[in-house]
Amino acid sequence: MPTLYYAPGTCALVTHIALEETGAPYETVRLDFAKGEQKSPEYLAVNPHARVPALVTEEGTITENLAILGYIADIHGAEGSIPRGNAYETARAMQLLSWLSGTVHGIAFAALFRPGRFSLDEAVQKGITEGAHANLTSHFVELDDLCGAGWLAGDRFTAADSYAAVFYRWARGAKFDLGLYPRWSALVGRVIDRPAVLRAIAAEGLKLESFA
Ligand SMILES: N[C@@H](CCC(=O)N[C@@H](CS)C(=O)NCC(=O)O)C(=O)O
Repeated sequence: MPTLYYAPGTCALVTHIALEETGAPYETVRLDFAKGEQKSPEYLAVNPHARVPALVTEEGTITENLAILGYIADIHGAEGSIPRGNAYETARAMQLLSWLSGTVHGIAFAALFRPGRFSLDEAVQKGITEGAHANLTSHFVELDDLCGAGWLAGDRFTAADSYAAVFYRWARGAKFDLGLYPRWSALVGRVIDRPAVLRAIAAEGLKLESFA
């Protein structure tokens, strides 16, 4: 049975939701970032990058959200991961996921939450945080524009929608004015209406109100 390593409310929730959507059994190991457990020797043996998620399978360990989501899609083809069966649909979903994971998360949110990764100079870090606010605001406008009445990547619920929900919660925590993004808000409402999503949120001990 695969084992998901996660920390509550992180980008690993995207993978957690995808696993829960499959209906197949899996185990979880929760890491406490406040205690630095992602840097423990035990976890570094799982993922030397000290990041979640990681999925330990019978064949070996997979790290990086997009790789794990592709693995789940290939094995289960379930909603909540990446569409399979139509090359164009897969590419469009990957286009969105690469932007969400690489640009919005890896650059903009990282600059907001972890400016020390970009400069060791504290005065410079302040400027990086301010720049991150402006950068994220432009990404949020784009994300809101991408949201229609259904799902982000076509007519199926995919990991892109889960990313949108995770980022919404982070943006809320960082005090962005989410009233400016009604379509994004409505999408998140649809995401947290799904039974599998609710189970993953409950399993991580997160409050549903933190997504509203
Ligand atoms: N590129 C990685 C990024 C993973 C990542 O940054 N995860 C964050 C949580 S959202 C983490 O583990 N951070 C640990 C830390 O900041 O110490 C992926 O997509 O899986």
